[in-house]
Amino acid sequence: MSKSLNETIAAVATPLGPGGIGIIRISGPESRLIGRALFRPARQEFSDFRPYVLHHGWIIEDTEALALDEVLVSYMPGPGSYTGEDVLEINCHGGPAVVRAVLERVLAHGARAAEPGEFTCRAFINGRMDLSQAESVAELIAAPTESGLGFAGRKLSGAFSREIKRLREQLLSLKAAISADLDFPDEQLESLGPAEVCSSIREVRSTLLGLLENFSRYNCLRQGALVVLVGRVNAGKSSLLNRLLGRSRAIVTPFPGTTRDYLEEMVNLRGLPVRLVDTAGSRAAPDEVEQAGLKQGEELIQAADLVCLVVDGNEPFEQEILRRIPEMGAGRVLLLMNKADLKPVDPDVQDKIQARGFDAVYVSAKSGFGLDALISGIRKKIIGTEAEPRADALVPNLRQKNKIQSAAQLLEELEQDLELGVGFDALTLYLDEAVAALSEITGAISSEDVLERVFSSFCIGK
Ligand SMILES: Nc1nc2c(ncn2[C@@H]2O[C@H](COP(=O)(O)OP(=O)(O)OP(=O)(O)O)[C@@H](O)[C@H]2O)c(=O)[nH]1
Ligand SMILES: [Mg+2]
Repeated sequence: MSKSLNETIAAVATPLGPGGIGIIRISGPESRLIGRALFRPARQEFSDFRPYVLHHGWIIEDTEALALDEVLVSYMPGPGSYTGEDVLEINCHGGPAVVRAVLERVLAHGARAAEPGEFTCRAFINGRMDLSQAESVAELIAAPTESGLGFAGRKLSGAFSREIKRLREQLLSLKAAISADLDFPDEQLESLGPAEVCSSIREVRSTLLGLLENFSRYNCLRQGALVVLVGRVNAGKSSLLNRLLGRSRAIVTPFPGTTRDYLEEMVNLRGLPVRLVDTAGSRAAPDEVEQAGLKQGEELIQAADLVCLVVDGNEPFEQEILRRIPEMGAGRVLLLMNKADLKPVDPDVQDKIQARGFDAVYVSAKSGFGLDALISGIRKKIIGTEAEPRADALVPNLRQKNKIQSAAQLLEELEQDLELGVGFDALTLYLDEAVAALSEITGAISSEDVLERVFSSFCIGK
């Protein structure tokens, strides 16, 4: 990413594959000249690209002046463009061969193929956006559901950066106040007592902890959660998967041991993206294939965010089930008492489940009874609340979360030292480090390798 900004870069900005249009984006000092060399205008009176106007014409082959494709070209001069540099975009027909051929022509005229995220990296370097906003571009593109979009959008708009900057400034003014005390101890400056410093630190720290909580609560809305259906053969795992998907994806039969390989589908549970996995059922004497299937199941249980333990509510209840739940971690197990259409679950069983405090949902994959409760139950177990995320929730990504965590940790240590009566001069060090951690979030300070890591996760053309 440290490459010279003097180079003009180019890439296909649309996904490769047959489509209506494909866009080749060029950014850098040579953009306009490269465009001029390739473009044959449809209008005779054309003299040069006018900013923000679509120009109709053809991209031509060099030697024979043959038309390669009919195109629309737009020119956005810096600094008012996405990257802050001169940008030229060629809209051509969307076939992969056409798009590649046009890109080849652009590269042959001196542009360099852009690396992933290089356009957005330039936007960052040229001050068009801060680091958090730049990252949110990748988050926006990757968002699987609308909630994820909202989080990314709030970062792109700068709301997240503003909050981080506010906290950083609060720490800086605190440091200034402390330093003034230290530098001019004899002057009657408005000095801060340890109690005031402490309460100010606590305030910043609690806001940071709130952001961390948003990460653990809402990150699954952005990334998706792994939910695994396990249980005895014939309990109705595959039927429940089909019911949640709303289509017949898995084979369902009355014969125990129908599912052998596990199968996985994405499903959107009211905005929560879920990788839902159906596994082979367990039984007393599994054959070799089933043993292999069960082993896969065990691995999936380890990795799962939520294990749905499916029980045939029509069979005599096996007490052993209640023993298995704590083994898997009761917090991430939801008991699904299936086949509720056949006969009501024994009240004794219900009492036992409730007495142990296990979460259970009574459902019927066959009739659809309890489906709403099931979706709510899954969401609640994963997100920790059934409430929709607040419309203005600010959610850091993993990199930002780690920085916030170190800042919060430093402030906690500072508070402890303060309580032990450590002098102010020793405390400014903590403040410096916490400020530095927050600065890295918005990129006010950023090292080469941070930029490298952030932008390498982008797709090419962004
Ligand atoms: N009455 C009733 N029957 C159900 C219900 N859910 C599943 N079944 C039936 O139970 C049998 C087994 O269902 P599956 O979904 O294949 O069960 P499974 O847990 O995937 O079974 P394996 O793949 O063998 O482990 C089928 O005959 C289903 O029609 C339900 O809610 N009510
Ligand atoms: Mg099955």
